[in-house]
Amino acid sequence: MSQAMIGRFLDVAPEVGAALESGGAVVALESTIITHGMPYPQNVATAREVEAVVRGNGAVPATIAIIGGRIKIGLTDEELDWLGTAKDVLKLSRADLPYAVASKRHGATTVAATMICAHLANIRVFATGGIGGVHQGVESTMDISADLDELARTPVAVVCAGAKAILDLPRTLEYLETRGVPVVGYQTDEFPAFWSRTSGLPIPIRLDTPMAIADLIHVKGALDLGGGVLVANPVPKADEIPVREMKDFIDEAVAEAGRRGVTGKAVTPFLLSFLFESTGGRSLATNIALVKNNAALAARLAAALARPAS
Ligand code: PSU
Ligand code: MN
Repeated sequence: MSQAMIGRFLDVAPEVGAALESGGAVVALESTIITHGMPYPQNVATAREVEAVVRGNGAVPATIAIIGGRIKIGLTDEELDWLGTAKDVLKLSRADLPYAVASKRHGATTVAATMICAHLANIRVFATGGIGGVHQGVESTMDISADLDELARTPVAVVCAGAKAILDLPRTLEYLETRGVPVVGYQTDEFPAFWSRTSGLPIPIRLDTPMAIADLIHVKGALDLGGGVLVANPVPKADEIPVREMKDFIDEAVAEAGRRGVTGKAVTPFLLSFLFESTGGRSLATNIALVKNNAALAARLAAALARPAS
């Protein structure tokens, strides 16, 4: 896209623009986790802490959201505060983005929409908590997050703690493989399950340093393979909730969503807030810890990518 085109829709924060121009390290951050993923005030506090972690690891943070139809690449403190309590904020994926921009609405970007906006701004690395995936019961609902197709088409590396264990993890991995998305485990042999470090599912590719992941991304680009890379970074051991402890809570949450007829975009936010209540806040503490852990790795990866290819 031309610079003029970008200026028509995007507002790039000065610090982010300067870093990008000088070839520096920038990490994109999503906003759905703020508006639909965590309760206030933990959402705003976490968003700020995550930005600080990115800085502390040598990169500039760019939290992405749509405000009044403008695609914001990097938010001011005031914008972040406002987003934390605003009520009329849409949850935007690829399908919703043009509507939010055209009708000048406010919107929080999911993993898919954040990847799109990051790519428009030339940002190559993005940190989140967990990606969306194939939902349990997909046979009848066909609910597959648009995050997965976005990973197949948009060249951004997404650092996450795996996919939320509320999903059908084996099918999520199958789908990513079908769509040609490299799934890289950082220092792990298993695909992590968000709150838990393990899932019992072997990781397709294991790499142990940010530089090794940067090399893979360089080669993927050079071979013109298109699409992104998923980097799965297990939650730190001290913060994890083991699978066996999480399983009953998850089954209960999924069953309750079914009983209440929760569908579509509302499913993931419902399950997250149900688990926050049923685990007495423990799921949120783990969620916050894993997002920060991902922000640190993403910053180191962005710094590794910013150096010339080896
Ligand atoms: N990870 C979190 N909390 C969240 C999400 C991810 O720790 O709230 C959000 C992301 O924005 C992701 C979205 O893209 O949930 C997936 O929603 P859906 O299943 O409707 O595609
Ligand atoms: Mn969905």
